[in-house]
Amino acid sequence: MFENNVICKLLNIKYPIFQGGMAWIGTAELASAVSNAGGLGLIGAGHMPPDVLRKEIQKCKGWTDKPFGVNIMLMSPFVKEVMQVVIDERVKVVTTGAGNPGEYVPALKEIGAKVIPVIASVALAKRLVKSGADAVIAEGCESGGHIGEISTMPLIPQVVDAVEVPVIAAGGFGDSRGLAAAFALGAHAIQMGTRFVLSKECIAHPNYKNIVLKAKDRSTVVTGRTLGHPARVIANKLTRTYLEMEAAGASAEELEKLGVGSLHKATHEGDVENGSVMIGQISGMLEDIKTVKEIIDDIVNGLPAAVSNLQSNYLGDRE
Ligand code: TUI
Repeated sequence: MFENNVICKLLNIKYPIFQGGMAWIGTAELASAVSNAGGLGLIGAGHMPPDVLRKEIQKCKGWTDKPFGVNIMLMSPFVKEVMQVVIDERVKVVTTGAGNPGEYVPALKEIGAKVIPVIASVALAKRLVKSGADAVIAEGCESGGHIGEISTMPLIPQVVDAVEVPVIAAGGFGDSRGLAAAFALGAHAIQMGTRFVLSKECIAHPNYKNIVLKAKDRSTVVTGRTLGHPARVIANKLTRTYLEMEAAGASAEELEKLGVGSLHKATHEGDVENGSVMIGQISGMLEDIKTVKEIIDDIVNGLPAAVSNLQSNYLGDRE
């Protein structure tokens, strides 16, 4: 169905569906499953030390012969070393988040990697395309984790109009209707994080998956606005303390101390009250844990009905 889709052709993948590169839970298990199911799996490097990332990449190479990528979180203390690992291991696709990867683009392109930064504004999209980005992932603030300020609906068409490279839409996608909407806005693919958390292959603690299953439309909040590092997470005991301290004018050091280790506490120890559950607003709609293949097949197979529904909604239902 997608033989001529520019992203599928650029990356040699079957379906225009990326998995968000989530820290701690975007492991080789999830990334290889997404790639084996025809999407683009991504190992989320997060704060991973370089030797750990190298092992994840090698595991992923053993579990899939399809293209997969690594997402590099630019705020990581190991960013230079993990870039080198990605270069040594000849990773085919590199996505980046939480910053400007401009200085690393030439070295990545030299090994033939496709470089696809996550951006949350038109200005950065333009700058990175000038630096050589092959495509951009435009991520609206509906996403979980570290976010920008603009929501998906206005961000995608503005980025599509501003750059010549293909755009992958992220933030709030989880079903066939979302994929159809992304195409309607001018994007050529979608990226999903939260939807893949609710997969059998995702290694997140069962408590983490359960709180995502229970989430409603208004279950997430944004912390860290005053620090200039907004992050969307599920509201819990940690966020209540955090937001109270933030409102009372707590210092960056005090707030950062609350955050240290909090993601791992939720994803691996299952403490979803005192840990940080980085999840997007689409969680309110997600009600089942499926295999990665079922998630992807259901979205792809539902696309024709979503498109035909789109037409009947403006043409009127015809007999
Ligand atoms: O990166 C993400 N989401 C993330 S990363 C993460 S791990 C983390 N750990 C501790 C503290 C903070 C994060 C959890 N979730 N999404 C991609 C993304 N990138 N969203 C927004 C941006 C972004 C923001 C600013 C990209 C570029 C940017 O540029 C700033 C500049 O230099 O102009």
